[in-house]
Amino acid sequence: MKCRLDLVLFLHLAGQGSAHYVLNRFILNNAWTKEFDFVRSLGPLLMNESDYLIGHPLKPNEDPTSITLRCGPNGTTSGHLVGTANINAGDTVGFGVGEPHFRYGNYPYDVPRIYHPGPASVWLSKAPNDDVESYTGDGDWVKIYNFVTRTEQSMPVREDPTYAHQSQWATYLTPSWNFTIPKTTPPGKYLLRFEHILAGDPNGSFNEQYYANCAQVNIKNDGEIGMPGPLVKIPGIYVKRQPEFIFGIWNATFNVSQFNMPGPAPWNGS
Ligand SMILES: *[C@@H]1O[C@H](CO)[C@@H](O)[C@H](O)[C@H]1NC(C)=O
Ligand SMILES: *[C@@H]1O[C@H](CO)[C@@H](O)[C@H](O)[C@H]1NC(C)=O
Ligand SMILES: *[C@@H]1O[C@H](CO)[C@@H](O)[C@H](O)[C@H]1NC(C)=O
Ligand SMILES: *[C@@H]1O[C@H](CO)[C@@H](O)[C@H](O)[C@H]1NC(C)=O
Ligand SMILES: *[C@@H]1O[C@H](CO)[C@@H](O)[C@H](O)[C@H]1NC(C)=O
Ligand SMILES: *[C@@H]1O[C@H](CO)[C@@H](O)[C@H](O)[C@H]1NC(C)=O
Ligand SMILES: [Cu+2]
Repeated sequence: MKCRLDLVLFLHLAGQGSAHYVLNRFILNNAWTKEFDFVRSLGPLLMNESDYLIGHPLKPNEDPTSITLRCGPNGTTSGHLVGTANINAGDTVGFGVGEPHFRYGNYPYDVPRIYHPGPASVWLSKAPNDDVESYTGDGDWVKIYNFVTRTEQSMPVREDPTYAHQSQWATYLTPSWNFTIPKTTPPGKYLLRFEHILAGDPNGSFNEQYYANCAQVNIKNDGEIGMPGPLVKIPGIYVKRQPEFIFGIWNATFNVSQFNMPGPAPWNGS
């Protein structure tokens, strides 16, 4: 991260906000949809990067006990503003980073990216009575993926030694991330949640940051049906300064392979 220190201090003082970057473009049928076509819209979310500096933020959520952890700021109530994507269990879908975003200069800037190192995860929550637009996500959630160490989707390892070790994280600097909906997911309408976390600094100079966005999906499945679990509530999966999320992101000897993702184990589709 290395938000400049003046910005970091500013962020601690600022009011409610969202995030430095927003995973608001759902990837459907191998194509990027537009911002907030299927991802729950957020508020307040200003369209001007400079607004970050004058108090209206792409301000990250630092409180994993707040409702903002669920679907981003005001993302629990904006379901009627977006569409619901029709997909099949077993389909590959994804989330892409869209506008607005706060530019950050530790990489050659071209497109919006997940520019913080840290773990990502993907979650599902079935809407009662198939009414996903009204659903606030206060029901049960199942995790379907952790993405921690590098995969074939990861960006090339950065050559610059200052940042090379941050490339050990799967999603570091990727503009998007794709995954497969388990083939045995029970049919119905769901919130599909993507979460990404920036670690807090051990010396307290900044807290961990929780990025979360929810797409609305209608999952069809005429085949085998599994039993998703374990089931949890969100918030409720992490505490403030969650110990696993407090390590030095500039510590080149920190071994991402030894990172233990807190929260429930992902459902394996059985
Ligand atoms: C995810 O899928 C989209 C659509 O096929 C593609 O444009 C994008 O590059 C993929 N993302 C990654 C990280 O591979
Ligand atoms: C977001 O929710 C807060 C708290 O309910 C409310 O005060 C604020 O007006 C909402 N903002 C938008 C843009 O809806
Ligand atoms: C963004 O804000 C700056 C400074 O207030 C202003 O000059 C610029 O026109 C704004 N851009 C947009 C797209 O609103
Ligand atoms: C905390 O550590 C970071 C590097 O991880 C360093 O840049 C910063 O100056 C330190 N801050 C304090 C208050 O010690
Ligand atoms: C860096 O990470 C290593 C491995 O986790 C740890 O032993 C060491 O204490 C860390 N150094 C600092 C300055 O936090
Ligand atoms: C990191 O941890 C993994 C798994 O424990 C181990 O195989 C690997 O050698 C470690 N890498 C370094 C650089 O220590
Ligand atoms: Cu940041």
